[in-house]
Amino acid sequence: QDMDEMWDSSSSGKEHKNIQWFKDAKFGMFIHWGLYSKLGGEWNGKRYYGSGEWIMNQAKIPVTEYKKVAQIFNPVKFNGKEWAQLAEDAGMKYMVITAKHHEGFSMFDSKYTDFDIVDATPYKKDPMKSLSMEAGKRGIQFGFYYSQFQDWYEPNGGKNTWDFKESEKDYQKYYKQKAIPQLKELMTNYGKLGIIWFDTPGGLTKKETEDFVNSLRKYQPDCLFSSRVGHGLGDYKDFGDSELPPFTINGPWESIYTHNDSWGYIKHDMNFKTPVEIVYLLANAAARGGNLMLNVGPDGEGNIPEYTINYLKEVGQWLKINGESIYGTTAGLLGQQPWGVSTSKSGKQYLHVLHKPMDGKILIPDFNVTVNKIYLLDGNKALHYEKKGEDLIVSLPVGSTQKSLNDVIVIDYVGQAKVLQT
Ligand code: H79
Repeated sequence: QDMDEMWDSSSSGKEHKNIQWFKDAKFGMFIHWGLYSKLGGEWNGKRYYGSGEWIMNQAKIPVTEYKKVAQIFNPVKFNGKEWAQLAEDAGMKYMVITAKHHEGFSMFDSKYTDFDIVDATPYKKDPMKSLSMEAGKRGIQFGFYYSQFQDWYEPNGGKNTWDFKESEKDYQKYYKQKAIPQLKELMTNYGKLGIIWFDTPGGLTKKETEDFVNSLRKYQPDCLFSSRVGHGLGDYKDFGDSELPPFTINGPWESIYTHNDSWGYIKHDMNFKTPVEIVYLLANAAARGGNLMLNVGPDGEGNIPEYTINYLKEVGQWLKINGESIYGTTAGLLGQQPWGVSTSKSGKQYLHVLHKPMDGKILIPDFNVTVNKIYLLDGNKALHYEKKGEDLIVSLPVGSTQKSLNDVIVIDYVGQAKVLQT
């Protein structure tokens, strides 16, 4: 994607002073929640697929019709405590929720529009108040997604071409009257924020984006901005939606993935990634030096899908035992191996065995170091190993099965190990 090319963390050289928590966190929860969650991928009896939060655009729903969805949006099952607790149980260290997506609806109490959850719905409450508090109580960094350019509700917002003429739009006016004041509200009304997650930039030159960013920095200098603020001005890099880079990337970065195939809730999408698949993504992200922020799509009542709850809790169980191989690690030294990937801490390689060889033997090529010990992270059980030339061969315990979540082998060593990837 073109936004990736605008970013080069190695050349900028300066990192945000508060970036370390993000680098160590590795696993975050993304939440897409808005009026589209109420529609659940269906409009006038027709089913839409792909991304539930795009339904207004996909069905070209006029603003006057879309507005009416707010009148039936009443998420009485929302429980900030339960959502934050799920993130904690899943082992997630940060949470980013949609304050306003492209549909233009504000999921928080805003003075700058009536099209928000307090003014326009029968629910009449601001769910972000309790969610931000409950996340904070659990030591989970809390952040907002904010669609800074696309706003399909506003005549001057980006990308609604079915109601409004592009040639008549005044983007400067939209930024001044809605995006900037709302971002100020988000940065001043919900305590300390970990992240503002901007998406799809537009309507501003590089200089204007700099001014935009600088004007917001003053409210919370410690708050990180995602790279999709545009023009290379974010504090860490995001790849494309559901994209994992195939090799190690230096500098702070994050991959974002859907849990099923949609960000916003879709009632007919059951294609949820299993705990095995989630741990696979998490291990691969960490092995390449980055984070995984996995999405949750609650429905219009405020319920998180059962699959998501159950699968995330299983991942959390795995992390309780194997978290040492994920949190606070840096990229692995071994690159992609037939059996999986690795992550690093000083004097340690954590081998994530994602595909168990039939003979249970893990080959580590070119690993010529002094080994102190090699053990399974689950239970600290010592493993048998042998050196063959420069290679190291570790034997998994007999009877460990392919079906279980990935086994982590720890190599505790002294010396300088070779980096096997570019
Ligand atoms: O919030 C999620 C997306 O809605 C947002 N970014 C993530 C985090 C996003 N904004 N723009 N895009 C994604 C790219 C647009 C993709 C599209 Fe489509 C392809 C729009 C129309 C075709 C995906 C598939 C959405 C509808 C169908």
